[in-house]
Order: sequence, then structure tokens, then C-alpha cells
Amino acid sequence: MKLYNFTPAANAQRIQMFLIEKNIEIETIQLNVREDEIFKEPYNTMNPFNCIPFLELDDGTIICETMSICRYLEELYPEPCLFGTNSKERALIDMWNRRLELDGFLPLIHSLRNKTSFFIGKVIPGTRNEVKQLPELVQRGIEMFEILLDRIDPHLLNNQFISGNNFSVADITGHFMMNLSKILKIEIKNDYPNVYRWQYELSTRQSVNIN
Ligand SMILES: N[C@@H](CCC(=O)N[C@@H](CS)C(=O)NCC(=O)O)C(=O)O
Repeated sequence: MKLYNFTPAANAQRIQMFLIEKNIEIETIQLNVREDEIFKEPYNTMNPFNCIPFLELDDGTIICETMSICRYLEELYPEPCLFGTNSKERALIDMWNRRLELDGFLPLIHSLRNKTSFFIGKVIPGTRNEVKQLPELVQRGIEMFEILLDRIDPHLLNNQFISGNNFSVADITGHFMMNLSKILKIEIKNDYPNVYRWQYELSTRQSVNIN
């Protein structure tokens, strides 16, 4: 099994944090996204979505999508459990992970890609084309994230982690969502004290210091 990754990217770091939390070691090949290696062969054929991370199994099967890779690895290496130990926990962790991805992580990814000159010509992940950066999308991503913060701040008053008292894969998504908010300089501390506490606690985990 081989993991194709590029350490500076947000999704690459989600996988790496997951691997460290679970104490899994996988042969990893770094593809330099900045030098467009993901568009070259054999990688373009392996993953025509032209994104990292992706996992190559020993039989040649390619698994893309960060969460799909994590789920696969969770089944191979069940301990420590990051996707829940029973039906209820699994459903709740999946629910929180989707909420954080859809309402925070992805909107902020699009804010960043529509804002920073570094992403000109590569506004949509896995593409190199003339799609224009739209300032309205920067704003819309931040607005969506702030609606999410309004909703999760009261929840985090009574829950140490996003899905209750146990750290889960949803907190990994949360950690990198909050990292994106730092890059976009979104103020958290005063308006969202419980999110701030959660963010701080996640940022002190050993698995975060990965580089
Ligand atoms: N939905 C995919 C998204 C993967 C993705 O967007 N990866 C980014 C890095 S964070 C990438 O490879 N971008 C390539 C590019 O910049 O064109 C997942 O969850 O794994």
C-alpha cells in the first residue's frame, strides 16, 4: 500500500494527523502539487481528479478522497477508534464530520482559493485553467463558516470534542478548518469562546506537530 500526498496541503495534513493519531506507518510518496506533478503520468491516470491524497493498494486499486482513505484505514487498523465504536457513535461522528466539511472546511478552502494570488489559474482544486477568482466567494465562504460557528459554539460548551467526550476524525477536520480560518485572519477568541477552547486543545495534540 502506498499513499500519494503533498505535506503542505490541508487534506494531506488531515491524513497525516489521522495516521499519527492511529500510529500507522504507510510508505508515502510526495507529489509536488505546486510543480503540477499530479497532472503528469502515471499520476493523472491513477487519479483523474488530479488531487492528493490518494492511496494505491497492493492490487493496484486507487482510493481517493481523504475520508474514504481514512475509513479504509480505520477498518484495517481499528485501534484507537476514530470513527465510533457503535452505530450511534458512528452516525454522530459522520454527522459532525459532514457538517464541518460542508459548512466550514470546504467554504474556507474556496475562500482561500478565490483570494490568494498563489491560486490564480488553479482556483478549483485539481484544475489548471482560466476560471477567475471571485471576491464574492471569499466573502460567502467566511459567511458560511460564521453561521457554522454560531451553531457549534454553544454545543462546544458542554462537549470537549465536536462529537462528545471522545476525540474523533471529525475533530481532525475541525482542526484543519480552524487552521484555514487563521490563514484568512478570522477573529474567533471573543465571539466564540468555546470554539476557541476547542481549537486551542486540538492545536496542542502531539499529532498536530507533523512537519
Ligand atoms: N475532496 C478531496 C479534495 C482533495 C483536494 O482538494 N486536494 C487538494 C490539496 S488540499 C489538491 O490536491 N489540490 C490540487 C491543486 O491544487 O490543484 C478530498 O477530500 O480528498
